[in-house]
Amino acid sequence: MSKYDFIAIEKKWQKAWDDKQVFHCAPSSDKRKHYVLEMLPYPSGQIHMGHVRNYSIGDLIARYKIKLGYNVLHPMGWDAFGLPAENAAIEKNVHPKEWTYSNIANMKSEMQRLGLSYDWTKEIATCDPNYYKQQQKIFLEFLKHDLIYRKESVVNWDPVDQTVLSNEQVEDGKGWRSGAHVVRKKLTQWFLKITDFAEDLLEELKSMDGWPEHVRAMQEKWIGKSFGAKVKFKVQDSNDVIEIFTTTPETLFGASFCALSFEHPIALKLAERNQEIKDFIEQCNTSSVAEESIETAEKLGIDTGLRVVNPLNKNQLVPVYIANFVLMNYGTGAIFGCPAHDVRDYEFAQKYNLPITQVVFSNQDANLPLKVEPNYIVKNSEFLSGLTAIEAKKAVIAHLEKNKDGEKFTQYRLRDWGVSRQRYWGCPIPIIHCDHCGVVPVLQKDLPVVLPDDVEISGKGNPLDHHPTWKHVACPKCGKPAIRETDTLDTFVDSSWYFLRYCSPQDENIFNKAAVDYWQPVDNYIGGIEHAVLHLLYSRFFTKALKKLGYVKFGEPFKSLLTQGMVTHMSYKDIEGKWIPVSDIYQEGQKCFSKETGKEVYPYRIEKMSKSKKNVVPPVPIMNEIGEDTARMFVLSDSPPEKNLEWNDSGIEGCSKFLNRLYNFISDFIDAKHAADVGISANTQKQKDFLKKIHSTIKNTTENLELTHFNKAIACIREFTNVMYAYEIQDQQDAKLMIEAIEVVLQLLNPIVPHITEELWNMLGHSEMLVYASWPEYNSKFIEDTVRRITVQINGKFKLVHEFPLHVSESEIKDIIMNLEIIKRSVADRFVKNIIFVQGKLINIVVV
Ligand code: ANZ
Ligand code: ZN
Repeated sequence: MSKYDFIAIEKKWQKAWDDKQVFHCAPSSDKRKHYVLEMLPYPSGQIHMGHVRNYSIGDLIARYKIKLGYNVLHPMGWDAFGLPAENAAIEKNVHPKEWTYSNIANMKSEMQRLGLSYDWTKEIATCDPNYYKQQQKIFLEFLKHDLIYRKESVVNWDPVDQTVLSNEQVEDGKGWRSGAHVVRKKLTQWFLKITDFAEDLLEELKSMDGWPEHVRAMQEKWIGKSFGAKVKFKVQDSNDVIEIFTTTPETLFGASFCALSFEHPIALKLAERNQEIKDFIEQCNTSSVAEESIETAEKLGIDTGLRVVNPLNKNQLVPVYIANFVLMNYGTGAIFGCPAHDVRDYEFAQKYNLPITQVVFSNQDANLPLKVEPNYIVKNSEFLSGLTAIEAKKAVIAHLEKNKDGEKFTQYRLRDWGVSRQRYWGCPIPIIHCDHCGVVPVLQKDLPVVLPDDVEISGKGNPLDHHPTWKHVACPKCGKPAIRETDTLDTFVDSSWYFLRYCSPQDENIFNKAAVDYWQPVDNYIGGIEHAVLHLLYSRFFTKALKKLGYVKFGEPFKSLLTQGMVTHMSYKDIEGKWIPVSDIYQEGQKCFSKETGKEVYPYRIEKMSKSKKNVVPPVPIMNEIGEDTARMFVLSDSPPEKNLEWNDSGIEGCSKFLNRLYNFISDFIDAKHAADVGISANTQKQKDFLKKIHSTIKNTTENLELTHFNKAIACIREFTNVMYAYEIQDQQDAKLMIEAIEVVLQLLNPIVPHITEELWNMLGHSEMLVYASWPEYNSKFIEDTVRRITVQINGKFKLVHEFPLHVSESEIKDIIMNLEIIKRSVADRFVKNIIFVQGKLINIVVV
């Protein structure tokens, strides 16, 4: 039976840290700062293992940095706005606010059980008017400085529920709740000018070496810089010009058609007097606005009857189509099609019987379409023929620019960020619409624009819009009756600057400059890879925008980023293929059975814990069973943080045994009262080896922690404890070394398993808490070998091993060896032909 009572220990020390406000922090000019942050969670109600892993990593780093002497900011808060709260309102008839705050309370209590080193005085919830008041100020600042504008844009519209749907809420072209066919609808919406920063956002990625390479690559792809040209095609018998964007102007001699987006002004004009075109546009209008679905949908087009002139080949008339795959908000909303060198154009040309002319050739036979590579050769193209594609690209652009038929152009895939949401549970947009004055910002003194509590949430329409009184206000400019903006902000806005607000969560201003200057930027940011693009890109954009407006001094918010892997677990199915909850499984020998039915069930596969697969292990019951320290140790030790972690019983058992043994060993040692009031020194070889092991463990653990190889760091400590358990205490010096060993183990383990180590530290008689003790330093004197062992051979045959002090040179070693009695006897009167020194460790004496 173990004496290790984790429940009592964990409670006791959490209270002690809390009473002493150990993790409360404030800027301090004489201390270096370190800001550790985990991505703020959505308050769904319960924590899951992904959270446990995320927070255990952050907590380890924070506690480690505190021990290194840093002033550490480690805050926590809630990404509290968003659709699930509105869904809960519809399904469970509870107010979104009530639902959210009760979830926060519950999650917070679950989190606090983990003994995490948060400064709870910094807590924020994005749905708190104190928080979104500042966000509304930022909105107005951005508006004042032209970083926000309004524009008509298309949304997915559910005609039954009278509501806008996100791309994810459209399934098979139908609204997820109503099942109605979704249509495209134009709404005037607010956009943030993230594209102003496209080049900056791209350029700075290159030097962000604290970020994983693959995340940087994903952002680069998302920003999507394309070099090319805008080219003008004149419409035959008209003064109209169709301007297209292409990344491959060197293929212009292979043009076989042009295509307009169905939203292109020329297409819309044609539709006014052509029913067929009108019908086609209507048809396009019923498709989803999601780009991926446009990409995969069947390519459709209609000939407009218009003909345009190829600017490089004035004799060639090119037909103009309207096509469903041309996007209005990319390039110019119009393209020229070159079927020989583009998959989409090829498909289109085959369908509509358009010519396919190859103009670029690789040096091998290749099927069409052939994607252009820079070193391929251009042919059938007059003045371009014979050039490589890259040379031809330059030549064409020069030619077009000279003749005013086009110009070079760089296009980014990145679009401005539409932030309007026709939703209730979000930050109100602080704008008033007046018939006389137009768009009028809410006055600073009237902020925050607070969400009304008394709304009806039915899933139909926007509750703010339907509210009887809320939207009716006097215009701040002319005083006449006006209407509030009833849209709210995308919740990604809330999470784009929260890390700044943590520095001064109660400040009257957007932030307290001194606090932000001191704490920012975030030194360690930890979260899921699912946020690799949107959240991380938006936060980078906000930081750059706020820098431009003089609010912050730095351009990148997150110095280093750690993207943790998922927590997985075996899933099980019964013979019929039905998922069986992991809580219902018991094992007998090699087979698994259902507790409920007694029938055999089958392990299916190890996959991400998810409700649908019924393989979720909820953290709280587990913590009751095994303790928080065991859970923390397991999630940190079982695999590298970036990799997936399989939750499995044998690993947990291993951690549990380890902590129990540690507890028993140290408490037994204390009971045995080994008095050892002597200084640390090592006299015997056994003591020297032990001291060396203590110090090399400090060194290796520290190095692994610095590299975020947490699992390896833990393995180092575990390996050392085995040495420690085996060490025999024979004299006072041994006892002294054992105390040293135990204290080092507790210090190294403290950021990983803070409760048990705190308890044992206290049992050793320390009056100050371990959390305050500084990180142990190793002494390289103890680690270095003090002697050099040389193996001696004669003609390749082993003779002896001899020890030398470290500073002795090779020639001195040779002298000493040749003068050893045993060597002299072996060599006898043979002739020494050569003495070979191999890698400083071995000497071979060649005799004949
Ligand atoms: C002619 C051409 C020939 C093209 C060829 C490609 C290959 P990225 O690389 O993503 O920037 N394009 C231009 N505007 C478009 C729009 N609004 N909607 C759909 N497609 C559009 O893609 C640029 C290429 O995508 C452009 O180069 C254009 O087709 C097409 F052998 O021009 B290309
Ligand atoms: Zn007015």
